[in-house]
Amino acid sequence: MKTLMTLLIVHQHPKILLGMKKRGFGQGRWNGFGGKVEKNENLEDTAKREVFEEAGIRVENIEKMGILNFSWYNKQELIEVHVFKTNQFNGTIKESEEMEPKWFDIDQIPFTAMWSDDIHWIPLLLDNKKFNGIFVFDDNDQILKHKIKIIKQI
Ligand code: 6OG
Repeated sequence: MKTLMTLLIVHQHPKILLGMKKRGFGQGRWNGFGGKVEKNENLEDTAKREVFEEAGIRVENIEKMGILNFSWYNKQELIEVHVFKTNQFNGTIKESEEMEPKWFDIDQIPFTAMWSDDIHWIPLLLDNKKFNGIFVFDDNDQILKHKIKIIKQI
């Protein structure tokens, strides 16, 4: 069974907003904001709900930039993450129980403290390119295999 998730990056050039995941899946890593799509919810609604729950901000105009498929060579788990970006938000950024938000200069993205796939697609997103990717991880969440393709339309 495949789990559908969203991931949203707020990009206000030259900075991006990331959150330190304080608990659960991906704990201890910087990431965009997002989570599992709930029943009767579309992907855009999930992306908007999650960034509000995790960082306290409201987003309206979000753009789908990529679809990433993740698996582990020795696990059943399959995750499909729909990646969005926006350059606008309303409200005041605030820490939640799940995430500690922080702005990073795009030259100082903390890739070594992020999921190991991120360095392969965040530069594309920042460059306004759309992409499809597949990643297979080992026990330590390091990449065993990956393919990433730039696409015209998503
Ligand atoms: P919760 O389960 O806490 O949402 N996510 C990943 N993000 C990156 N960059 N790489 C991965 O490689 C990921 N797997 C999942 C999707 C988890 C959040 O983490 C993202 C969600 O935004 C395996 O609700």
